Amino acid sequence: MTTIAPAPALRGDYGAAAADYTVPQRHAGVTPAEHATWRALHARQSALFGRHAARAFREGVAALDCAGGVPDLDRASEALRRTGWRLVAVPGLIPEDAFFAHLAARRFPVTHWLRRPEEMDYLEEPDIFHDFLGHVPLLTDPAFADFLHGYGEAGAFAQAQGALRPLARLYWHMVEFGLLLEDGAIRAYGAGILSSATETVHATEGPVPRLRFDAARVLRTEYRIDDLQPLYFVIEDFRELFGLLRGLEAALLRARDADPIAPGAVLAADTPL
Ligand code: HBI
Ligand code: FE
Repeated sequence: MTTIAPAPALRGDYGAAAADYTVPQRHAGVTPAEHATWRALHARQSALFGRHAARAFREGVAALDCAGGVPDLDRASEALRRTGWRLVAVPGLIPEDAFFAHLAARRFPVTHWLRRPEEMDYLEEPDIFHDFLGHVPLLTDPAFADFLHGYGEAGAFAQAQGALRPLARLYWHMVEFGLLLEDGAIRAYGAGILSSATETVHATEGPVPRLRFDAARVLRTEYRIDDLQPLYFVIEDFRELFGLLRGLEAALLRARDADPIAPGAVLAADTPL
């Protein structure tokens, strides 16, 4: 498979990366100012988790115990022993094939750099705060951890069959922006939601469509990356995600050959919650 070099516009130092795009984290080099930015981001988001985050996510945040400063990825991997995952540092977004290969080996790529204080509210690329506090807590949940492993394994098939787009949509809608119906309330578990103060409230309480998860619908649904999401999909249990892996290859081919559904469109066949 061809490995496309990341676009030059990306911020990280890809020149220093190994063939699998990993870099040393150099945690000792994190400055006091960066630790302070992390503490401010962590405090702001944690204040929202009680009301807006799924229980498994909150439990993962507690297990990671990283309110005090930028986490050491090797040390944090200790909290993931139960689900067999470990964390590797990368310069930022990496090509699909490298990304899937890491997930298929239960390695989660975490960007090593942290946003600047003036980027507290928005930055265009994922940084360590998004990747770590957004994605890592659910790697402590066995059902979600198994799903993400199986998702990674589907990458090679999708790449070979020209079906990367539907697979990326699944990641976007269900890993970055997924909602969970828990004890009758809408809770967030998606990393893109829970690493953003505005999106955390918008996704769970804002005037925006929330549709019952349907794998075929999600695999066809396009998305925009630079704004609050115009709609969300809701599952009732992380095992629903694991369950979709069974027929995923056939579903990817069908979605590859189907017309995409526009971002934010609500269809007659949808089940709004
Ligand atoms: N690289 N580091 C990193 N993190 C991601 O979340 C990521 C990526 N590369 C590709 C990618 N995500 C998306 O294309 C997924 O849909 C695969
Ligand atoms: Fe992400």
